[in-house]
Amino acid sequence: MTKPALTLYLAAPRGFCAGVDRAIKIVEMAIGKWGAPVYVRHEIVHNKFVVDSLREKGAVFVEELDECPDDRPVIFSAHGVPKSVPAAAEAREMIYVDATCPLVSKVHIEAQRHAEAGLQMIMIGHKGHPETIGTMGQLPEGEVLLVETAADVATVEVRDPDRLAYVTQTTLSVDDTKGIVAALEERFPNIIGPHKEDICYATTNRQEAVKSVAPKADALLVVGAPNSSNSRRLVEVGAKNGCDYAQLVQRAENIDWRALDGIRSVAITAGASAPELLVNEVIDAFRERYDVTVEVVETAVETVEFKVPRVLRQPA
Ligand code: 0O3
Ligand code: SF4
Repeated sequence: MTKPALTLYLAAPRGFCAGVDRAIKIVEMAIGKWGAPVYVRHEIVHNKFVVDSLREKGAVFVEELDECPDDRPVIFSAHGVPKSVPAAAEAREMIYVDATCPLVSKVHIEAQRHAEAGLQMIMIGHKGHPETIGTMGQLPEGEVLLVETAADVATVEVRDPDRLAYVTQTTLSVDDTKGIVAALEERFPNIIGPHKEDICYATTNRQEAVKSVAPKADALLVVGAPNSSNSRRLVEVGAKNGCDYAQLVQRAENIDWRALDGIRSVAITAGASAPELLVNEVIDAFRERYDVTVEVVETAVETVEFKVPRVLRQPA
């Protein structure tokens, strides 16, 4: 029986960003240096496959530092941690390595700098997300006000409307954030913010790539985890930009083939924490059922790379 024809539009860039790549390397190198077990506070990145693979190599994943023994190294996830976490590790004289993405650390520094200049901080982010908790936790409890939507801006209560600054989570929707920033600037004309917002290059590029593939395809599949903020934003961007069927899939086994019945084209991308191996698994699953033509749609070339911390680097 001949297979039906199908075009797969592969968005590029997709998948691992420089911060994720560095964070995973940090765990692998820590296990190489100190042996197993090495503790990791929170999923190093939000991907079950990555976490399971590192667990097999000797990583132990916990949610809180209290769950780690004093005498084993601990790594803090790429999303960042409140200041209280390294402080507690130091108090216990633990070995720790901070795998916070340098672009998240940059936001931490920004928040502290503004607070030192006497400005009250507003964070645009998702409540309860580890990055938001980490960034807000750079300042004492209650110092950073959280807004999640433009509607929140109308009700936020500030000390002095003329002495404010804002920072954002790095993985937000670029378009939604523009609206929230506009609402902040309208209500507080003197608010100080970053040049654009703190959304990182990888988030921006993956969303742009989705915008160019979504209108071409009958469906969009985003390879990524349900707790991955940047992956979920890619689904939303696809749905808002002309793709009626946009779904998150963790693995090929999660594809709803019945929902895809009759389609002629599918766009595929992956969140910043999703390995390319899982994208290939999805493509292979399509090849089993369709006569596939792959078309790569590249909207940016990424060259960003981050070094692993010196403590883990081999002497030259
Ligand atoms: O922040 P998000 O839920 O998107 O995290 P992921 O899926 O682990 O992706 C990496 C992004 C990150 C560490 C923070 O920017
Ligand atoms: Fe860093 Fe951006 Fe990747 Fe987050 S999504 S880890 S901020 S490069």
